[in-house]
Amino acid sequence: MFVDEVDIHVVAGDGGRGCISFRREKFVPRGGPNGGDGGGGGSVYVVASSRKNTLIDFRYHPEFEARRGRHGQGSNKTGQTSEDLEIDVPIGTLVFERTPDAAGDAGDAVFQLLADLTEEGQRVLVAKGGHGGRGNARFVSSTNRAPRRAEPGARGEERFLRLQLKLLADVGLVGFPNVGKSTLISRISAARPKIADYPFTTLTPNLGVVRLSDDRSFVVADVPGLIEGAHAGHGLGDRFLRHIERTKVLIHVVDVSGASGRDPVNDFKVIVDELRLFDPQVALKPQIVAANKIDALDDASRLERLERYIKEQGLPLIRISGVTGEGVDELLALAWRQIVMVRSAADSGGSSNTPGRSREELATRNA
Ligand SMILES: Nc1nc2c(ncn2[C@@H]2O[C@H](COP(=O)(O)OP(=O)(O)OP(=O)(O)O)[C@@H](O)[C@H]2O)c(=O)[nH]1
Ligand SMILES: [Mg+2]
Repeated sequence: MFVDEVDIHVVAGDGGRGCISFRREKFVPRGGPNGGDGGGGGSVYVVASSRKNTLIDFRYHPEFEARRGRHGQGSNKTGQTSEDLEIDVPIGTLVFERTPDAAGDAGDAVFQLLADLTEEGQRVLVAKGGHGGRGNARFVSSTNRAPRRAEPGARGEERFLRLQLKLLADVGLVGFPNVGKSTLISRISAARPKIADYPFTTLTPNLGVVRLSDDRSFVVADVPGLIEGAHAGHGLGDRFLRHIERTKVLIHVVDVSGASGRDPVNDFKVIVDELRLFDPQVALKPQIVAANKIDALDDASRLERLERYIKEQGLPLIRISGVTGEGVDELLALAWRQIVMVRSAADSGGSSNTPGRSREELATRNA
């Protein structure tokens, strides 16, 4: 199962107590105070790791607690500071703090973004461990040589978090169900999603790495098919569209064979509308139309109408067949050129939230 949103609860360790103790030595009736400080409690970090692909583990294990610091001891022994707790999450995870609203109603929680973990090893402190309390040796003063006072350790922080995964890919495959998106990703990458002749075969996003040459590779995401009304929850809804939010280029796969019984121009418009309703920014991404199943084209006018319409929109269209491979190289070459354009535009001023290496590692392991 692919889980891309979970709520977890994290508690850092409390600090250890400071110690009250006095030296006891033969012939020294009243030794000085020697109570050590408590150790610090462990903090909790969330860390991006390419070893993780989904947030599913957290469904069954949403509670995290770092260990408390050890208490101080006599002979000025400071208690041991506890190790920090690291929670591994997939690269591309957003970490939000979840605060119940003013009325304390958990349903209307307020979310504040703490971090967007886009690179391997990137980490964020989510709950700070309490510091250790001071032992009585620290309270000696000119007026009090034998203090009987020590501090308790400070409480560790506690937080409610929401983790949300947004895959990092360069290209997103969008289109109606059954138009051949999974067939295409399995042809161009090592990804092996299920392919079948019925809609909604793909139920969760898949990533694949496309290698054009040693120094030219990119990551493609195949997301479940969309239908009219997806933004309102129809079909699988639009919940997987967040996984194409960070892509640079969309390949919009349209079935031009008669298989669907639908009109390709209308299909194209419906999907663009759904993208816009989901997020206008997504609909504005560079788009390449892949007129697919060209090997099974039974009515050339269907393709011609689509070509005319797409030309009017000022978008590129490539005729392909995911089954025979026709046109696929041309499609990938164009996708690469567009990725490079978006990357260089991002480098010169715009912000990019899709760093290189880590995505590919993640995708390779997904494949
Ligand atoms: N003739 C022909 N059939 C194709 C082509 N590409 C895909 N198909 C067939 O179309 C059907 C659907 O293919 P999928 O790749 O599963 O389609 P999808 O877009 O991933 O579908 P969902 O996961 O349901 O959204 C399968 O029976 C494929 O064999 C193609 O280029 N030519
Ligand atoms: Mg599929």
